[in-house]
Amino acid sequence: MAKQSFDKRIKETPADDDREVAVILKAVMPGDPSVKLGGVDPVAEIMALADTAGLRVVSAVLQKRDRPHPGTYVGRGKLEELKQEAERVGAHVILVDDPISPAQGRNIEETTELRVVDRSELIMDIFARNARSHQAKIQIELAQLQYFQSRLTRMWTHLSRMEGGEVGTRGPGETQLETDRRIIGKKISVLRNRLVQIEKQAHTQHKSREGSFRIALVGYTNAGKSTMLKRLTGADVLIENRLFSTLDTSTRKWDLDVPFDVLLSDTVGFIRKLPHDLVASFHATLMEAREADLLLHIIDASSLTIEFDIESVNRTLSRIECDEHHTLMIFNKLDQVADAQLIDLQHLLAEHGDSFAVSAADGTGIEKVIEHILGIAQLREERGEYQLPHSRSDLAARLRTLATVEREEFLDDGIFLEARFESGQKARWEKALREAGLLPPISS
Ligand SMILES: Nc1nc2c(ncn2[C@@H]2O[C@H](COP(=O)(O)OP(=O)(O)OP(=O)(O)O)[C@@H](O)[C@H]2O)c(=O)[nH]1
Ligand SMILES: [Mg+2]
Repeated sequence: MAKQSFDKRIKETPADDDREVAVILKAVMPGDPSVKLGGVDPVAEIMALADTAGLRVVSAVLQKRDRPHPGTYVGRGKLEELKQEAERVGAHVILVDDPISPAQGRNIEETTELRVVDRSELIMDIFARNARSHQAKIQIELAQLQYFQSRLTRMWTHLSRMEGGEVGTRGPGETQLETDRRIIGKKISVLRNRLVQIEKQAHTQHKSREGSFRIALVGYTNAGKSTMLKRLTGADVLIENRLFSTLDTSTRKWDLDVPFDVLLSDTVGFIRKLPHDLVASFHATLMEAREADLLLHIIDASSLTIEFDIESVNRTLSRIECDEHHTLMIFNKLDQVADAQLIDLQHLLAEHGDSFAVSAADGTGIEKVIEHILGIAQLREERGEYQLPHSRSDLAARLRTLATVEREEFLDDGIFLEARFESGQKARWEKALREAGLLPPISS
């Protein structure tokens, strides 16, 4: 974005705006969408993140580079320019649009004499602000502590190397670091234990959902996952034109015409360079996607960086072992797609099998998606567990003709069988059982 437009932002900001003023620092590298695509603002996304985090961005200092400078992230000269720009606009914070190393952070901090926040810290800050449930709060606290701990460890190695690392030369600073590490380590293990407890409870809940068909909404943040959940199930969920509005999984029953429950879950959104510690600590929340029978990958079709968005979601899905899941690609916000983008959208639809163009907001194209999902749900395998009296081995034989019996145990009081059915066969089998008086009749 041109410096001029930032100057305009400074002028237009009301005097009573008491948000912290930030200047963005960004090394624009070859993988960046703005390098590969024309018309993409290299700082649009970090500005949206900053806005969500309550910062007021008034300027940006960019440098084209092949890779970040290992010590200073950008070149020394650029850092001087950053210092002057930060002074000119009266900045409080330097916002770096990448995860940076402690050494890079320290050098930028020393040059500008300002607080430095990197992309990972900013994303985690937003998560911390938006966390509502007990679980989300613990997950984000754990992620922040782990991130902090990994940096502390690196800082510590750096310091001990600087001081020659001689045995027996422990200064008070080092002792303090060790104490910090011990306290943080302890806190991390307390939080981990609490999460394990919460996950155990969730596991019991998941067990009760066995037998139902589970669908999870996944996708880039702000793509319209929650809007889609509302459109399909009528659920009253939080929908906002902000990043990371949803941090907790919410699961709703979806009334589809199939003889089993269909559950639809909304999940946390993804973004480019999603911090590793966040993915790790949101393990339980992301479990919803891992255990789903079907994923709906919701894409903002009006995004200028659509292919990058898809790619980064796919990368995160593979990090959480969901890349092999049956997935429908749902290109959303069709009502907002500019005419010039329609051809690209056609190509993307042709390129991805099982893909749809919809508007979750006005309902366009939704019927087709529902029909398709219904088809998949009807085709799915069904499972069942039964106990038959020893006298009815004829029924056990019948079950073997209708299904694949995966487990069979002869107990004192009968035969236990676990079976996997093809579509429709379970209903037939249970009808036979009912006629034999071995299952309660369906109340009409
Ligand atoms: N024009 C238009 N806007 C939409 C559509 N679907 C969603 N939106 C808007 O996009 C914004 C984000 O929608 P959400 O449903 O909150 O998106 P999300 O994917 O759940 O986002 P996070 O939970 O923050 O990751 C909101 O302002 C929605 O009103 C659509 O089909 N058309
Ligand atoms: Mg949402």
